[in-house]
Amino acid sequence: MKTILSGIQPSGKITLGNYLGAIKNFVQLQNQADEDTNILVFIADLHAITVYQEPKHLRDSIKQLAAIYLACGLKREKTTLFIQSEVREHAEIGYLLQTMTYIGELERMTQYKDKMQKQTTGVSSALLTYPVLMAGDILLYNSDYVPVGEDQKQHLELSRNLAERFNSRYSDTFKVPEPLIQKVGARIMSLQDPTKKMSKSDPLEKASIFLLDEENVIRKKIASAVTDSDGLIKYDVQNKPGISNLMTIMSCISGLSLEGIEKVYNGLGYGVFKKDLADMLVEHLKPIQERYNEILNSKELDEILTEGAQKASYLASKTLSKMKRKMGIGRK
Ligand code: ATP
Ligand code: LTN
Repeated sequence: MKTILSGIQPSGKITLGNYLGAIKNFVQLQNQADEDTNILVFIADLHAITVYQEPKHLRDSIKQLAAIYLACGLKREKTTLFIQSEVREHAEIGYLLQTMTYIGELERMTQYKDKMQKQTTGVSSALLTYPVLMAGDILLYNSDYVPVGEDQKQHLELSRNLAERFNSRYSDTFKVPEPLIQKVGARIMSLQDPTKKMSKSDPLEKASIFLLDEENVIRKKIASAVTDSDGLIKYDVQNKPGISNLMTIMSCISGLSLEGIEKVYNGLGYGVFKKDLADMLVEHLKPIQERYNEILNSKELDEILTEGAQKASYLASKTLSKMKRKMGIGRK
């Protein structure tokens, strides 16, 4: 039995980066998986609150992310979909793993260093321990593979180290999880600053395409995406980060290779390319947006989340009991 697990934080509107770097990959893995593969996908609300979230807004974002997962193609028969905070074991394993994580390991995390600088009202200790909670998410289900975008690689490395540390300190318990990072699309960049990652929490709206953006908004954002002035459609991340990012997006959406795109648009300007890209995006996102609207307020969505939390809790509680027993805490 193989287990594939991943999650996304409901910390804002889902971006094209989240979709191309993560969700699209979850759906592909689900569709290729055999009967013997266990797939778990969750809404990482405990992670989202490592920075303050307005409660009403957070509750809406949780539901929206659940509907987006389903609208993008996750299926209840194949994937266990649940909300992290509805499975208590996540918080508990996070604490157990903190006892074997060194502060230095956490202080080195790039995401922590970036996010810490953006905080204006103090840095929560949970922002520092966030990667331990993430390791807990992964180890609770004894996951083999974790599909994520490039920015999560360092966190995955900690999960691997903690699995090995637990196994050697106590006894063989966890598999050492492997990240699954796509070749193209694992790092979609901001449309306004192509040297920076596209991110849900970027306050600049036009830096990101959101999955639920309306057609005219998508067109405007692509048209105003930053490029260079030489007008050549050539993939060169160092010298032409803007157009290279747009080419990456086109490649992920259309299935064309980067070289294929260079050939098709040889001699044509950025205007034609951007118009085609906007058309492709609108066409790709339309059915997702339609399904999203059908699912968002359906009874089925609630049922799926309840069923998912029950299944996940069952699996998680078994792992946690085993860990506690091995660590010598409690009575048995
Ligand atoms: P935040 O801005 O709140 O940190 P985020 O947009 O970075 O959020 P996460 O919830 O941290 O999103 O990420 C969810 C998943 O999407 C992860 O697997 C992450 O690697 C992936 N991901 C996020 N941004 C991008 C991006 N720009 N390109 C590719 N993958 C991404
Ligand atoms: N930290 C991840 C979200 C996340 C996750 C996980 C991903 C939380 N727990 C477990 C994979 C496996 C992020 O993208 N910010």
